[in-house]
Amino acid sequence: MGKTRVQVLSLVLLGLLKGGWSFQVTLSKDPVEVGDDVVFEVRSPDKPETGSWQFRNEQVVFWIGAKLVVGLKYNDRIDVNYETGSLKLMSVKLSDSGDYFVHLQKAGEPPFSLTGNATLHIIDSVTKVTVNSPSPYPILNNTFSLTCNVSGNADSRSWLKDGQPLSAGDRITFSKDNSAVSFNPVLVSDNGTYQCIANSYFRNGTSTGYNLVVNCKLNLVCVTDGPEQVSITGPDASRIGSTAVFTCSALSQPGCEYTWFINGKLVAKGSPYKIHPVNSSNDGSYTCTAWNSLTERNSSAVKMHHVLDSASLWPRHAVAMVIGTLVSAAVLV
Ligand SMILES: *[C@@H]1O[C@H](CO)[C@@H](O)[C@H](O)[C@H]1NC(C)=O
Ligand SMILES: *[C@@H]1O[C@H](CO)[C@@H](O)[C@H](O)[C@H]1NC(C)=O
Ligand SMILES: *[C@@H]1O[C@H](CO)[C@@H](O)[C@H](O)[C@H]1NC(C)=O
Ligand SMILES: *[C@@H]1O[C@H](CO)[C@@H](O)[C@H](O)[C@H]1NC(C)=O
Ligand SMILES: *[C@@H]1O[C@H](CO)[C@@H](O)[C@H](O)[C@H]1NC(C)=O
Ligand SMILES: *[C@@H]1O[C@H](CO)[C@@H](O)[C@H](O)[C@H]1NC(C)=O
Ligand SMILES: CC(=O)N[C@H]1CO[C@H](CO)[C@@H](O)[C@@H]1O
Repeated sequence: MGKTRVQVLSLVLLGLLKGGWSFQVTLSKDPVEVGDDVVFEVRSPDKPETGSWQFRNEQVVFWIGAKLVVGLKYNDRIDVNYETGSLKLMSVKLSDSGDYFVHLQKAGEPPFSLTGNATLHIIDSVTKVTVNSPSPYPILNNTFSLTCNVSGNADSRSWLKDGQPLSAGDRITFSKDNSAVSFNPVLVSDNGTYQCIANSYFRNGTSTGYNLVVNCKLNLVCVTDGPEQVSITGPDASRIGSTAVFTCSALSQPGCEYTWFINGKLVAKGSPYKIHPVNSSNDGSYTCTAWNSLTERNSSAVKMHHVLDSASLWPRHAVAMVIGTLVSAAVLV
């Protein structure tokens, strides 16, 4: 009976001494940002007599009692709690990522031998975000691109134009990871302030603005404006068979293209617009749309034009109204 107990006890001790007790070490934080401190927290049942920490088969630290031997790479970077075996690693680097192993031992009563491990994840967060251009001048109708340069590791990137999310289209495309945006071709409507946002676990970074001003030729900014103050000159009324000329003008830099609509239907391009001979279908509301292809803006003016019967001084519809009134007057009499 007593003999069996001794045997069982020694088996248990053997198991413990062989490192049968393996445990998970708790990290004070996970993941850890480059430059931060982290504590590998160990709760041993009793104060260990000896202990060691290993990383990639190298000794980080080893101690017997209060006698400490620190690995060369860890001078001034570690702190050990002798009571528990906890390790503090300071100012972590990306290369500190990986599996750490601890071994603690005590020979007394009760004796123990513990092994533990933890995996340290270190993240190099985004610190600085800049927008750069490989070609200095965006030249109208040429391709142009911007790159988003990030120090640290970005999980994702996105772009803003004048503070609003920039989306891809026929001319504007993003590289696979959004690290570049291409304009093919670049137009004056692309000028504006561009920013890149880089997202990472600990921090999001936003670049300062890149002012894109489209150049018409090398190093010559496109001067563009309008169209504004679109106006139509021409007759208010014309007789059937006569000639009518309408002119459209606008303040625009560079000059713009004009399109004519009568009652909403496209009838002609260019200014002046000459009608000969005038017929009844030329009656109605005239719209001139001025289009500036550099500013990519439209602006319009509207004017009424009445077509008169050749014999009458009255517009056609007015004549019909007068006749109608006369007829109804005649009926009443
Ligand atoms: C780390 O500890 C856990 C929990 O005790 C154990 O299951 C695992 O095998 C250990 N990992 C290594 C690589 O030793
Ligand atoms: C830009 O390209 C468009 C279409 O290809 C053309 O109509 C326009 O004249 C070009 N502008 C300049 C300034 O080259
Ligand atoms: C920005 O990143 C691109 C690649 O994405 C690289 O070619 C370029 O040299 C970087 N520019 C700067 C100023 O770091
Ligand atoms: C970063 O931006 C994303 C998306 O806008 C947001 O969900 C996240 O909370 C931000 N992270 C930090 C650390 O600010
Ligand atoms: C009226 O004139 C327009 C051109 O201004 C022409 O297209 C149209 O055919 C003419 N209609 C008739 C009925 O002659
Ligand atoms: C401007 O007008 C032109 C011709 O009238 C038309 O082709 C174009 O789609 C218009 N553009 C916009 C932005 O309204
Ligand atoms: C940022 C910038 O330069 N924006 C200009 C874009 O072009 C228009 C008109 O051509 C200017 O008014 C903006 O200042």
